[in-house]
Amino acid sequence: MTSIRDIPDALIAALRDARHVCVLTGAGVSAESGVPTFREAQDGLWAKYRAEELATPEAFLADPVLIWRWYRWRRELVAEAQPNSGHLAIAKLADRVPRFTLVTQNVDNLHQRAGSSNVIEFHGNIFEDRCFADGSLQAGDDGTAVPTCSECGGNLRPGVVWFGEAIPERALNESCAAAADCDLFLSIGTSSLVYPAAGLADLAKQNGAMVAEINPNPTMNAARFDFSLAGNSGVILPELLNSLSL
Ligand code: BV8
Repeated sequence: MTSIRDIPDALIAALRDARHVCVLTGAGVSAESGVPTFREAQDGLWAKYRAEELATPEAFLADPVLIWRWYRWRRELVAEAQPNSGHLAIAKLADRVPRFTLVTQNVDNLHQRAGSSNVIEFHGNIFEDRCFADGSLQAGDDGTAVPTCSECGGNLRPGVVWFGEAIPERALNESCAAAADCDLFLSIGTSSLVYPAAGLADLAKQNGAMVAEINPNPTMNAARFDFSLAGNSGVILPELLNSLSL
């Protein structure tokens, strides 16, 4: 069980003195809500697929029915999940520092359900539906095998960013600006494998921020962080929040 004594004093002091805290979250933050992380072997029907192979425009063009089945399975899974203590601590942390930016790679809406506002969804939102042809936001999934766009009649797709697709411009610009401006950057529950999201920590570091990660399995990039806290975000984040009250 992580306790205050396990969190470096320098990190607690940096949090207390921070003018601007920027947090980047990945799938690990939702793990304690029962949502499998992106690179954990998918279970059951999806065990034979790798997420990286399904989350591409090519996979959708090749078999839109399969991709819609995958995303509906994930939608149901995350809709039944509840925000965990890590999500809740992040939402409360935002009210305890002068300026706070939350960037998430997750598409599961759990930060918003935990009370976080102004969430920058770097990879989109699984509950949105967009026209595959022009990316416009559409009314929503009508339950057919592959829902169609009310404007052009073409296929709808889930409103997430697939591999090989650009990050939404506003999300990218706001995230880079926050990473470059912050004085404390927390990388939480991410393998730091996917770019450009993983590059935000470098941008923060290059601009003089203290950078820390929270992950039970220190990532291969741990060396570039000032601190790597080995543990579950649902345990460490409430402790970090408590440290502000002491
Ligand atoms: C782009 C939405 C250019 C879809 C996702 C070679 C080198 C570098 C980059 C590339 C390269 N080849 C290709 C690229 C680019 C590529 C990329 O980075 N590929 C990787 C695989 C190498 N990136 C892209 O394609 C991006 N776009 O570059 O565009 C461009 C520019 C202009 C014009 C056109 C194109 C787009 C990437 C977005 C992909 N979409 N998601 C969907 O969800 O279906 S990414 C996907 O990975 C998820 O969003 C996920 O969040 C994200 C990152 O994964 P993690 O969140 O880190 O999850 P993971 O399972 O990996 O790790 C979980 C971690 O949690 C683990 O470390 C675990 O230890 C930890 N954990 C577990 N339990 C806990 C915990 N931590 C804390 N507490 C716990 N309890």
